[in-house]
Amino acid sequence: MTELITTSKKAIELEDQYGAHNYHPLPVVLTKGEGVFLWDVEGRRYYDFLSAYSAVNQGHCHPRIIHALIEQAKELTLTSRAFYNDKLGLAEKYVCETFGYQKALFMNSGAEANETAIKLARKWGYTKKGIPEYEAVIVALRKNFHGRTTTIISASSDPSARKGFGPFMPGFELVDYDNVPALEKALSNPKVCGLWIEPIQGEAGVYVPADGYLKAAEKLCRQYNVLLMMDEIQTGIARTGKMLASDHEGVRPDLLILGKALSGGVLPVSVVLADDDIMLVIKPGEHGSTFGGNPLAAAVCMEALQVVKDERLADNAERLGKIFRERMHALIKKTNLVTLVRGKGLLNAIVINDTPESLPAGQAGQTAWNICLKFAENGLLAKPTHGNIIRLAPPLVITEEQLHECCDIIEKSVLEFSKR
Ligand code: IF1
Repeated sequence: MTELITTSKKAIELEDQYGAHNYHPLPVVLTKGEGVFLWDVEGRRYYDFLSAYSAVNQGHCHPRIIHALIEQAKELTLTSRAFYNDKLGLAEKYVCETFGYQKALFMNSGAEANETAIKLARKWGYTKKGIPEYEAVIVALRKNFHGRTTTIISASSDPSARKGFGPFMPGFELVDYDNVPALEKALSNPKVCGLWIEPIQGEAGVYVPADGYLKAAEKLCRQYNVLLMMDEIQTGIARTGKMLASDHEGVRPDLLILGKALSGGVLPVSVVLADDDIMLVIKPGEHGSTFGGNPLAAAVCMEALQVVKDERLADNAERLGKIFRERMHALIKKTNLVTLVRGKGLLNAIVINDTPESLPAGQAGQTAWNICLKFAENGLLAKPTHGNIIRLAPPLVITEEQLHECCDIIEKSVLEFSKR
């Protein structure tokens, strides 16, 4: 008989004793999710304002996606790519037609999709751009987040992502985000094969670049024959109010990198999309993974994307995102604890005034964390990113009424905290 966890305390103790300490979660133990709601072991209900970092855009355990999972799981879950299966081709066609590309390469995690994009860009650089072998450079942006593998952190500017994990992969050059002249200087180097970029820097604190920056980046990539490698793992799949954040500026990446909500948070599915002249530089046997493109992921991915379209989640994110930021601007007028709100669609963040002079003694530095604890007390889950920034990103199925209720919780919590 498998042991059951009946208290949050027990769950936390088990993870502390038997689990790696590679996270510092909020002290909340979840046992059920449905739509915008999560329930903890003691039965308390919360609004989810993290959405598993934008992996459950369709809401927790969406019935149509779960149905697709169960039906396919009864038939066939995994064949490996040693053989064909009757779902992968359908999923490849589906995503190619949805996003307008000729080819798709399915992987599992977002990091794997980024690693795939790096291999494609480098091999394209050698075989198509004529870069001398093994001298290819990929330009990345400071404060990026693309995943946790040793190659990906080789391009990170974050000391905490890198410390203790060297030596690092060569071939990456960092440039300041949202700085077009600096970008042009870097891309003019003939050894550059790719520009690896997030349309909004999520982990950096939902940093939205100036209007026109992405379009300028695309133009520079065309001018200097550099592949635009767009990491839409967090910003894609309707999160920012369009199917892709790139769509706000009419930008078409050469390599489109997707993950997270591609499966509605049901299982790990990621994909890289490109046209033939790029995708076909990788030959049979040069890349893949055991679970990459498995029939279960294929079936789930198609239904997860169809839900986004049928329920018009991008439009909902666009409309409710505007209302959310209006509510946060009204809150900023009532307290000096929140200094800024920024975001696009339903990917937003508030910046907490974490300076010692604005807070009672001993509170500085912990404020965003303590505010998130207060949110949890009041029935809403969110978590700080980089100290004083709180990302606020509900599932895109949230209703206007629920959004206002959540804004009330956020306002009540912040004002309660401000009185301390
Ligand atoms: C963690 C951050 C968010 C991503 C972008 C690739 C990946 C991610 C733009 C890699 C993953 C997740 C990872 C998760 C927390 C979360 C995160 F805080 F780490 F940075 F969302 F901002 N590109 N982001 O956001 O995809 O391999 O995880 O499937 O590692 O703690 P993955």
